[in-house]
Amino acid sequence: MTYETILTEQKGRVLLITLNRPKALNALNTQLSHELIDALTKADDDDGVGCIVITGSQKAFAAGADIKEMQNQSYMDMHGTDFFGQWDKVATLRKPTIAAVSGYALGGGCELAMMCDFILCSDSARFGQPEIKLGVMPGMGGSQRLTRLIGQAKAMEMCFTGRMMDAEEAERAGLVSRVIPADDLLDEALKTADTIANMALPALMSIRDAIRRTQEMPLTEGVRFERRVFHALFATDDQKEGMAAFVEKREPQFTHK
Ligand code: CO8
Repeated sequence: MTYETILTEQKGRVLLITLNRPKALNALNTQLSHELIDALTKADDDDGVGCIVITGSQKAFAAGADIKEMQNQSYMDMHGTDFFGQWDKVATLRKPTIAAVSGYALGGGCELAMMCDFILCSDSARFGQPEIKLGVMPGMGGSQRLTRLIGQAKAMEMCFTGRMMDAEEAERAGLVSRVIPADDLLDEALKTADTIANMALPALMSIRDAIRRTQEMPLTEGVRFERRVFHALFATDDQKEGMAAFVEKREPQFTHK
């Protein structure tokens, strides 16, 4: 598949995906959705990829779903085609995924960032769920993920008013893991992704699975699940290598098996 709305670049074991509809501030239309999900699915299946970074431009990570595309749709156009239902795939990827956000991350753009495992943002980032101003509501998981990440009070206020949250507030609220000067964001995101991508992949995938389950499981079940997966990691080559390297006082050479 040839991509027209995204750019992909492999850097070592990191796949960088850049949303690339600059004239529309990277608004998420059907073509971009198909292309992004295709690239993510392939990366998830590719043994040579250990971590994925999704980014946009300095001005916008993504300014939401494409309003011009949605404007004249009927209920059955949306419901009958399960419009944007394919985005669920992003949250079910198994490889670690980082959103590197500069500028606007609004509506579906904020929701896409929240589907990633964590968000690094620049000091220019602006997050918001402004759908209410269009007479609609978040439709790509925003009401659920934003509330889990920043709590009901802030999520309700943001979704009711459509106001934007700046980078400092987003970090304070727990929406992003770190704020980085705009010029350094991509380098720092790639450096972080490279560190992650060179860790033991079986352990990374298990950690991701366990942390994501905190949203779905009661504590006792989650703790039991974690212990089972911890036991299972003793069937991997990387566990043998990681522990041998520690004992032999050298750096581990993981094979991601
Ligand atoms: N959709 C389509 N086009 C857009 C969008 C968008 N979301 N955002 C910006 N654009 C376009 C503008 O129309 C404009 O195009 P043109 O030059 O042809 O007029 C171009 O991008 C530049 O935008 P502006 O001139 O508006 O730039 P400003 O710097 O003045 O403003 C803003 C930037 C504040 C980001 C402004 O563009 C804005 O408010 N955009 C809309 C933000 C928004 O409301 N987002 C939510 C969209 S709804 C949504 O995401 C729902 C997701 C769930 C769907 C799930 C379905 C199941």
